[in-house]
Amino acid sequence: MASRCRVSAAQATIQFLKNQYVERDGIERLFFAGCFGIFGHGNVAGVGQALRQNQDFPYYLSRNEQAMVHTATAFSKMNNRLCTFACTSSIGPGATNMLTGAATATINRIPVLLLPGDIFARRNVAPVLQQLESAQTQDISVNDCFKPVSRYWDRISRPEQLLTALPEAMRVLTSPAETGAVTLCLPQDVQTEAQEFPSPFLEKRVWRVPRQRGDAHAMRRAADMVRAAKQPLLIAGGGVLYSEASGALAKFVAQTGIPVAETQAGKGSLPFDHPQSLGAMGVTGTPGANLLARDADLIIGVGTRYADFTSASKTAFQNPAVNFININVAELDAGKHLGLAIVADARVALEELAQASKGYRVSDGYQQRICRFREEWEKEVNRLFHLHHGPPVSQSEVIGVVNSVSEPRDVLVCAAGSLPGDLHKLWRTRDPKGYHMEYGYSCMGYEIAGGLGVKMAVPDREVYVMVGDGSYLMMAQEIHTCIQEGIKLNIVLLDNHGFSSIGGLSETCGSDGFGTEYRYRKDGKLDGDIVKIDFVANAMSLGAAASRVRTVDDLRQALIAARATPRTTVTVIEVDRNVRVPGYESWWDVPIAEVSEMETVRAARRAYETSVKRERNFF
Ligand SMILES: Cc1ncc(C[n+]2csc(CCOP(=O)(O)OP(=O)(O)O)c2C)c(N)n1
Ligand SMILES: [Mg+2]
Repeated sequence: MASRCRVSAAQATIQFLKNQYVERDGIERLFFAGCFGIFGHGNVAGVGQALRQNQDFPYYLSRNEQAMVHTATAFSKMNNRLCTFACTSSIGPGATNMLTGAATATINRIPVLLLPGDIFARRNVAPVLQQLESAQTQDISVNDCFKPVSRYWDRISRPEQLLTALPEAMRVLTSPAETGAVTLCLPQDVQTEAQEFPSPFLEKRVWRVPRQRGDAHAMRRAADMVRAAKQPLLIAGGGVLYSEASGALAKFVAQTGIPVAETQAGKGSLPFDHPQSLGAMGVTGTPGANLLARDADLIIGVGTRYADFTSASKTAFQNPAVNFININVAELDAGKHLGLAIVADARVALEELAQASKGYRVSDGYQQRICRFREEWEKEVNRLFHLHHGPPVSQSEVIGVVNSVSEPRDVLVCAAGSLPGDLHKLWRTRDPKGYHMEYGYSCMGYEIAGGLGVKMAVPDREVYVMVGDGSYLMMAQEIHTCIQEGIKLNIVLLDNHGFSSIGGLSETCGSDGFGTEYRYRKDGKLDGDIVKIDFVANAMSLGAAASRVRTVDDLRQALIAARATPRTTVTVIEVDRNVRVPGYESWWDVPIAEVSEMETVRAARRAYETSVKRERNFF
């Protein structure tokens, strides 16, 4: 009979987690790098105690529960989902603070394990501090809110339930198709209750991450579709990177001449100067990618979920005869647009498709078009990188400087505001993991917390966090965690006194930027002078080295100095919120009021009604 080990539920959980490994392509590695946490009465005596007696399972103290989930998510994304963190919180607000992080992880399909504390399972002392009461049932707590944003959710109301819950959690976390946030709610009392666990349960276990092969029949049909295509376009999504399929992709497109457009999550699938690379796809895409998408008779989507930014709200693909081949580990995505579904790992599927479509090549005329688009785009990027605007300078010039100061293997981190669109278009990615954009949830506040996770994953690479003033104000406190851990980020803060992105959108919608600037209230309205913020003092107070610059040259000098600084730095530069990188041959569906007393809104509505007609369904 297997030996048994009497431990508390929390101790069993930590012991289990520190013994989980994954293996892909013959390489075995630990799945959990440790646990982030913030303690309260809901976890300090349970999980907190277990972490205290398992200090070989590193514990990191965050400043905000949402942030710690972002940090774990960014770490995991940087590790191509093969390594992540657990996150422990107290009950009540500590737990619900993790909700936004959970949604961010799940929408981006990134594994993180959340261990929110929960109300007493034995109930007799209810309501405990921070307990939500219900007149309908005693079987509910705020943690039920995690259900829609978790790929697996469970409440451990007896310690022995861990025997079935923890393996399920691991199955989902390590499944390329199902992964996302996994939430195991741990009632405060249950965490501390002891139970005999069979020792093998708590010993080393290796989870194999498969490289699933597609259906052979579907693969043959895909090859036939490729051979018949006159104007094919491949859309590379995040799945290409998670599968480490860049090499297979480069080979496939070198062989066939098929051009590649990248989604936000897929940017970096090819280096920017690859002859088949058309850069960004969709609403924030390049003219080449969007014009070829418009005419394409075959779209090969690899590892993409066709978000509206990629499909330009279903207006991107206008050829009446367009067909889709969707290579994806997730059936949900593989079936989109009624395409030919190849439920498979990106790398093996691209290798097989290359084999099956040998001899096929796009026409010379098509290749020449690709070349021309590429040349014209490089000129446009150079123009935007050297606008000689201001000061205040333009955002595109700042991107140009950060791009030129950073080394090819450095990592750019961003998430929300006007930066993601501009970076998607302009950033010249030179390494598959050089561009880290959280654009599934585009969650303001991810930037610095995420940057921390990225740097923890790749300590030998410089990490550049580009963050708007709005996002910075939402969540900058992880600078303090960086200082505590001796982890260095190069943060570039673009100050435009509010929301350039949503301000611009508001103008397009006819509402003249209403409510999107940091201005004093004057005569009842928010249109007084700008409310200035001393971001340098703010960053320095958290422990960063910080400076403010005005010109492009000073920015370059400051960033060169920042590289040489061992501490986290924040370089603040004012940018002109009204000098925007334009859109190119694309559209995004943001519905406009059907009726309004404002003529600007009525005009926007008229334009909207014309554009929305281009939206397509695919049968
Ligand atoms: C948590 C969260 N709240 C609201 C939004 C909606 N939103 C998108 S961009 C943006 C403004 C961002 O401002 P800033 O970081 O200064 O960037 P800028 O638009 O000025 O480039 C807002 C409010 C969001 N993406 N995330
Ligand atoms: Mg801003």
